[in-house]
Amino acid sequence: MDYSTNDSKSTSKKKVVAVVGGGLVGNLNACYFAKRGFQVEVFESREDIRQAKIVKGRSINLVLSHRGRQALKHVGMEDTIISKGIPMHSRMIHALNGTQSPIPYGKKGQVILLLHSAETYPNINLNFAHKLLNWSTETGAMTFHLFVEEIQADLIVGCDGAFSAIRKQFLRQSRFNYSQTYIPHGYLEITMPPINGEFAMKPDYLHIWPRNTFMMIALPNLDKTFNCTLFMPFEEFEKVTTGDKVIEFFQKYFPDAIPLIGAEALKRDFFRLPAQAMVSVKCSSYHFGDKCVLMGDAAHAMVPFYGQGMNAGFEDCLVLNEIMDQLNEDFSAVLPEYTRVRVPDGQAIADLAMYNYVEMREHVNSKWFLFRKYVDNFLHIIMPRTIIPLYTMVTFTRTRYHKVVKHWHWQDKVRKDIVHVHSTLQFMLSFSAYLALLTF
Ligand code: EGU
Repeated sequence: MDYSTNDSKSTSKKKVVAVVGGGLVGNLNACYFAKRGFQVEVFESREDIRQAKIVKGRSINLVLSHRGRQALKHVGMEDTIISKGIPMHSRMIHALNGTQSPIPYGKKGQVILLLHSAETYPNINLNFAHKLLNWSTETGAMTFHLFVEEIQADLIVGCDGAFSAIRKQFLRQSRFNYSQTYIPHGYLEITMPPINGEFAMKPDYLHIWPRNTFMMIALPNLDKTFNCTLFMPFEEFEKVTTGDKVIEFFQKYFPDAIPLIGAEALKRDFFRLPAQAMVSVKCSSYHFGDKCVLMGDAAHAMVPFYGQGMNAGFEDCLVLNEIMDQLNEDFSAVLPEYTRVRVPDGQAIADLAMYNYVEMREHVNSKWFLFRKYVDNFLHIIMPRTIIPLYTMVTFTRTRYHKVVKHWHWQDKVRKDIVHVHSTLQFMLSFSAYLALLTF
């Protein structure tokens, strides 16, 4: 099948863009290219996933922040999606003794939005059950599992996730860098049912139980259930082998959650699926000649400890679109520029997510979490322009991720200097008091 426009005489024919991957980033990309007038073909390996909120028995929590919002706004999808989301203005920190403390995300109006399913555009051709086998770096032809024919397009957009089949060809390219890292933690999802038809805990909060090595997060669903995600090392999962051990474990670390989930449901959900792994992927470049480009998880899969995976992927679409404007849709110029601009940012956010994982795993209990947020917010209030909490720059601005990291290192130094000057002054004061005493 040849959808492409190799024939230069047929300039009136629309250029064809093949988007491989029908997930969130694939769909948004399809909208961007459709808006520009390209003929868009989306290929998705799974069966029709439009109605499926739950894929393979797993639900997904999607946190939309400023970057993702801007990307949606550009294709006029902000309102439809936002009206379906749940705004969250605070986290709720659960201490071991059951105390709950809310911490706002920011000023009034600074909220993150919890999404539950994504809509698709009608003018895009969705080809489900199309699993990509390979693509030719010489001709740009793609072969799919169900098809003997090849499919030809002018541009291939690889949005096929952390285990991208599109990316396989990149690995054979000279000077292509690639790394993937599995973290020692796995995650497991547990449903907290409603109580008397109402949410079992306060909705519109990101509920967090920080317990150093272990952590649980709960987010509200539209059906008044909560989706709890338990993070712990695979080693520890292996120790919890029976229902009684599950209860014992929860009794020790998350006692307040047992009555809310229900002991029986807890035992059942715990063994429903094996713990899932989390992988971080970094690579460069993000393009291959003028034929193919990687976006979203295919380019920069990250661990979920910043709530930025979807937002970074959506911002990819926005950035590519801006470059398409600047360089008149000339793929041979647009793709290298996209790599130049986006690689440092993709790597920065993958690093930040990994850094936050390490920090939370090492010494984040509920007291530490509250204390750090308190210090960050205090310094921000007294020096609003100089000291901005890291998550604020990430979540509520479009400051480029690599710039966020630079500013963060800089303000960390400032903070240390403030502490240093403070202790030096303290020392000088006590020393002069000592001298004064001696002279008497
Ligand atoms: C959803 C599911 C709290 C992990 C990072 C905060 C979310 C997350 C945080 C999930 C945390 C962690 C931030 C947001 C968000 C916090 C954030 C949503 C993390 C630094 C499947 N994180 N999420 N940071 O600030 O910037 O509240 O696991 F527990 S939203 Cl890990 Cl803002």
